[in-house]
Amino acid sequence: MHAWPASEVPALPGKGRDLRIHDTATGGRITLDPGPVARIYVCGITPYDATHMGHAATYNAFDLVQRVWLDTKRQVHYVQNVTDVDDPLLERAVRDGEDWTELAERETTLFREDMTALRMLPPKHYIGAVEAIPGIVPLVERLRDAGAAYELDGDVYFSVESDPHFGEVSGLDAEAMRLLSAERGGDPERPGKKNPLDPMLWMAAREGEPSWDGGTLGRGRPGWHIECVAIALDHLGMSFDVQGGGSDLAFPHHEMGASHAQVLTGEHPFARAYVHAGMVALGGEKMSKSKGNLVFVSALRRDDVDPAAIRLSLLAHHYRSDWEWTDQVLADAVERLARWRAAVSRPDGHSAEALVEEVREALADDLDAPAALAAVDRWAARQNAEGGTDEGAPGVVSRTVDALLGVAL
Ligand code: 5CA
Ligand code: ZN
Repeated sequence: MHAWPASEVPALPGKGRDLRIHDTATGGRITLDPGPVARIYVCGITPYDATHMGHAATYNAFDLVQRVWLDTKRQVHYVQNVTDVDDPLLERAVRDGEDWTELAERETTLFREDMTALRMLPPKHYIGAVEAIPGIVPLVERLRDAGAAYELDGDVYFSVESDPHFGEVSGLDAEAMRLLSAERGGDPERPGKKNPLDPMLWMAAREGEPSWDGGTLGRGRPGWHIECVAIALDHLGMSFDVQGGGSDLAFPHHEMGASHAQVLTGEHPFARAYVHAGMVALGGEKMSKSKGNLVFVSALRRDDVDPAAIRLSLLAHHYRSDWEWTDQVLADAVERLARWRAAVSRPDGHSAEALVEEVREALADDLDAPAALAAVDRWAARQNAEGGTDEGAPGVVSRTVDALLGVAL
């Protein structure tokens, strides 16, 4: 699949800083030490509805990771998937009497437009589940042949007990895993499974549903976790720097993916850091396509909300916190954008040297975007009150805000 166009990332004076980030697996902050090419996999959308503020907040977090790396003069190898065949997508298509491929294509196109408007840097490889199937089948066959997977009425399950590291990503106990598995696409109640948590790798063809040639597996379609594993191993290999997603992906999705990959390769870990963004809520509940309590990026854009203000709404919250979307959040961002724009539109200003370092330090410190915004606020307040004599300062601030926060002033 094609991704979306990249916005320019201006180079900044001075030196970028190495990212210290919270890793779910160790439960603490680690300093990432990527090579000259940093590798990141971010789980993409299931395209059955438009991009909402929760998605946008999660992608914003991983966009910041890339911007911090780019500022250290590293290249970034970024991979993202699109879960363009899965139960919720097929169910929505049936509900609306629409062809599932058309639904997936339309929503993926809208997602690309939203990401472009928000200045999210595109992945180098943007891969759909359907196009990944030829790579998924041999992985499932290998797991089965190694005794790490078994068949149940034609479906193939992964045996979580085959991975000695199983459980280390989320650190949850068995009961918590069981509850989350039932909530998030698993089937712990299905009789005949070796372990209730075992996730499906390959689902045998069902009447009225799409299916693909699965070689010795028979016709069917892939499970969810193996999709991301196949794409990540193909484009990044093992032990890439960051796997990212919202906190609802820590278990089962990232836990299972890590196990699949570790058993397949005999290596550990799948990702050096598992990074999870908090959940955005609306009306007191997690914003979710299945609940329908949504604020869409595209709807705000249609209402002529400046995408830079949408982005500032996201940046005003620390990526790890759960927060609530309200009209006030957006109103504050619109007002902040106006203050910043007024400040940089003056012909000169007071020095921005310290500001560049403050923004860098804030982001390197577990992506503390609110602290970065506060630093720019202080500069803008002083600039709007007093001005200054440094001719280059407004330009330096614009480029800093653009390069590190993705906000075009
Ligand atoms: N296709 C899979 C990942 S392989 C998937 O989870 N798709 S999704 O469309 O449901 O979610 C896309 C991303 O948005 C995931 O990282 C998910 O954790 C995140 N996300 C979903 N809802 C919210 C929310 N309310 N707040 C923050 N992030 C969210
Ligand atoms: Zn994924």
